[in-house]
Amino acid sequence: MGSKNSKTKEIEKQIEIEQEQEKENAKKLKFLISGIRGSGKSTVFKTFDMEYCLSKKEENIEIIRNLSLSILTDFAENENIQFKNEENQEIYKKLIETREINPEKISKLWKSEEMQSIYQKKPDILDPSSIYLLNEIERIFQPNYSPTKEDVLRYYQKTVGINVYEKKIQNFPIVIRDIWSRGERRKWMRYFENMDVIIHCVDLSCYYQNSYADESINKMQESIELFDEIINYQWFSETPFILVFTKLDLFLKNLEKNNFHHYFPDYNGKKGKNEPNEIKEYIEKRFISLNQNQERKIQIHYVNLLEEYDSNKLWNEILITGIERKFGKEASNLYKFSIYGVIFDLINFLKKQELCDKIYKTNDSQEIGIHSLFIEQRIGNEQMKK
Ligand SMILES: Nc1nc2c(ncn2[C@@H]2O[C@H](COP(=O)(O)OP(=O)(O)OP(=O)(O)O)[C@@H](O)[C@H]2O)c(=O)[nH]1
Ligand SMILES: [Mg+2]
Repeated sequence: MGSKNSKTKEIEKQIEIEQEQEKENAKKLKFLISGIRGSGKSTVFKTFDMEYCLSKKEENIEIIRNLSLSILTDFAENENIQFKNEENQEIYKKLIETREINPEKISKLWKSEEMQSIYQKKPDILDPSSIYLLNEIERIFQPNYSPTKEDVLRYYQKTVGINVYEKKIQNFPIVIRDIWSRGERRKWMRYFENMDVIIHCVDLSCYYQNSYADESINKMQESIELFDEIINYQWFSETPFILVFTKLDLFLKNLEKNNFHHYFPDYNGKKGKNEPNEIKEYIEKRFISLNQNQERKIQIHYVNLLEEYDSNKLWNEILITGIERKFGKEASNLYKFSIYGVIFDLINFLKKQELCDKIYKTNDSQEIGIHSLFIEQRIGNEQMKK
C-alpha cells in the first residue's frame, strides 16, 4: 500500500515539473503510449529508438544480464529444484552465494534435465521473452557480448510509472511518454490533454490469459476496459488515436493451441472457430465501437514489433499523424522532416546513392515515408562513419 502511494506521489511530482516546462513543451511533438501491462508500450518506443540510432545497444548489457540471471534463479527457486548432477548443484550454489558466473556453466543449468523437464511439462510457466533469454544465456555472458537488436526488443523490464523520452531528430523535438498505472489514473490522465497523438497498445495474443493485476479478469477484457476509459476521457476527445495490436506473430501461434471462441463465446466465426482474420475483425469491432466521438477516426495497425518492416511502417504513420495534428495537412503532406529543410539533404543524398527515382516514381506517401525513414537512418550511419 505504502509503495503504491509513493509511486503515485512520484508521478504527481513528475507531472508538476512537466507543467512548469509547458511553454517549452508547446513547441514539441508529443506522443503518449498507453496500454495494459505487457502490451508492448516500451517495445514500441525501443523500435523508435533503434530506428533513429538514439541510444547505444551496449547500454542494455547490464539490464539483459541481470534479467537473464534472475529468470534462471527464480525458476530454480520457485520450482524448488535440486540438481541431481553434483556439478550442476555446485554451479547453482556458487551462482546464488557468490554470483560466480561462467557462461558455459550457467547455460548447463538451463539445459539440465531438471529444468528442461519442468519446462516441457509446464511451458506457460515462462513467457516468450524469458525463454528467449535463457536460450541465449551463454552468449549473453560472454565477455565480449554485444546485444543484438533482437536481444533489446525481446527483453521485458516492467515500466514503473512514466517513462519519458525526449529526443531531437534533425532539430525536431519529440517527446514520447510510455505510461502504465492502475492506480489513480483518472486523477492524473488529464495532464496529458495536450498530447498530439495517443498510441494505444493491445496485446493481440493475450485473449486466453488472465490479468497480472487481477487473476479473475481476462487480459483482453482488461484491455478493452482500459481503452474504453482512455478514449472517452473528455481531455482526449479531439486527440488522434492510433490503436496498435501487437504480438501478431504470437497471436497466430496461440490460435493453434487456444480456441478463441472458448474465451469469447459471443464470437461465432463463419469460416471457423479459429479463423485469424475473422477474429481480428471481431476484436477490432469491440474496440472501435467504444469510441463515442464518431468524427474522430481511429487508425488501426497490426504488428509484430520484432519485424523491422512493421515497426517502420507504424512509426511512419505515427509521425505523419502527429505532424498533421500539430502543423496541418500541408506539412504532413510535405512529409515530416521536409518542413525543416532536411528534404534537400535527403534529395542530395539520394541523388548520390541513385535512389532518387525510387522516391519520385511513387505517389504513395506511405511508401515515401518508409523510404525516408530508411534513408535517414542511412544518413545517420554515414555521418557516424565519418
Ligand atoms: N513476439 C513478440 N513479442 C513482443 C511484441 N511486442 C512486444 N513483445 C514482447 O512483449 C514483452 C512486453 O513488452 P513491453 O513493451 O515491455 O510491454 P509494456 O507494455 O511496456 O509493459 P509494462 O512496462 O509492464 O507496462 C517484451 O518481452 C517484448 O519483447 C511482438 O509484436 N511480438
Ligand atoms: Mg514498459
